[in-house]
Amino acid sequence: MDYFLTEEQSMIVDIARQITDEQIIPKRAELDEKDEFPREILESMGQADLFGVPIPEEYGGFGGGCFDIVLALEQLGRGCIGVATAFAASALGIYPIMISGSEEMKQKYLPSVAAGKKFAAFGLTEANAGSDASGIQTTATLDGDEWVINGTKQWITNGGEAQIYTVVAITDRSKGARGASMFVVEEGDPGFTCGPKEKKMGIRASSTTELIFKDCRIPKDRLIGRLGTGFITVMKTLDSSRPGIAALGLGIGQACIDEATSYAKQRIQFDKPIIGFQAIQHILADMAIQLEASRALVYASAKHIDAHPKDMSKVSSMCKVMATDMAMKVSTDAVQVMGGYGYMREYPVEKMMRDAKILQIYEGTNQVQRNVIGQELNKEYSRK
Ligand code: COS
Repeated sequence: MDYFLTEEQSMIVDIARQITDEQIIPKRAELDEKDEFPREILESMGQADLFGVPIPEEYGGFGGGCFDIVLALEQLGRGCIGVATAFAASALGIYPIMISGSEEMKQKYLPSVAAGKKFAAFGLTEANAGSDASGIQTTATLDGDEWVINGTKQWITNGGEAQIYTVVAITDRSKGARGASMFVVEEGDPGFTCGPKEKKMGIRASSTTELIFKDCRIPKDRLIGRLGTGFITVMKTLDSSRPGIAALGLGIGQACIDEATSYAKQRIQFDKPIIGFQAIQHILADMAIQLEASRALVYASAKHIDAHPKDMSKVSSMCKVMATDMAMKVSTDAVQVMGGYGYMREYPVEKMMRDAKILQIYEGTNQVQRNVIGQELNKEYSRK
């Protein structure tokens, strides 16, 4: 379907498509097999200015909005969710600075990320604080002119590979969600280390580690925004980033339809290509319907979010749920259409199915998204 993209939006799609086709697709199986971080590919993305898409022009970026980043991520996701996650996590890591950081902080950190010279990461989740994000235990205490951070973050994408980490910590436990604050921690700060790389089911090209803070000392001015606004910044960050996860779901959906349809056209059983059987046609038809419906919602949501609406949380969660549940369903169906071959590593759909699963889990499980949507509906209908 034609979404009548502007010249600039078509250019973003073309750049991301070219990197996906020429660099990501040929290497994705090897990166997955070896658990290898795609540094070279990310550097190419930096040279092609893709990291600058969501960053304002005054800090060296393209000044794009939610729809622009969605378009880029959809293409990258078509190639490999592991590579695309490493890219997306860098954007996630700088959203808190873009949303709540001071002018000095933006000038200090955004240009190098826009140029792809530095990567960022976002440190929220802990062993006992996943869906219950305000249950974090990591603390930050002011000591003279320095913050002292103690605690451990878990499952942090780009851990050990990023140079800039935006981290949430409790600064006043008595204030609940209003007692959390966000900080920038840099690679090499004293008392800050990353754990070993986790072994994952999918997105194996991306790095996932713990962030370990043992009396980690950082300058006072690394506080992002005002004291006690950390949880709000986290929620606003996730509202901004979740459509990007939805876009990765679109990428998987498209890739699975491409693979399964091409396969069904050349696979001969009972003396004819299996695409000639209605049983296969119906599976492919449902895959196509679900993908196009998801794409329409994700694009509409991203455009809506670019107008800075009040109901951003609901829209962001709705498109995340729909497109990532679609990716899981469609990738499972692609494996089914391709039968035994689909289950083998020789074909890419088994990896797409493994990769799709994380989309329903990270940046807020799809159950949490439904809670957010339900709560927003409750508020809307209380006002009517
Ligand atoms: N934008 C701005 N402010 C928000 C907000 C949003 N989207 N969502 C909540 N807030 C504010 C609330 O208004 C409230 O402020 P007050 O203290 O002034 O009342 C505060 O934040 C706490 O909100 P709430 O009570 O709704 O928080 P909960 O602890 O109940 O948590 C959920 C709500 C479950 C939605 C939240 O914890 C969440 O999103 N969890 C999933 C986290 C996640 O995505 N983790 C994945 C890892 S990150 S890659």
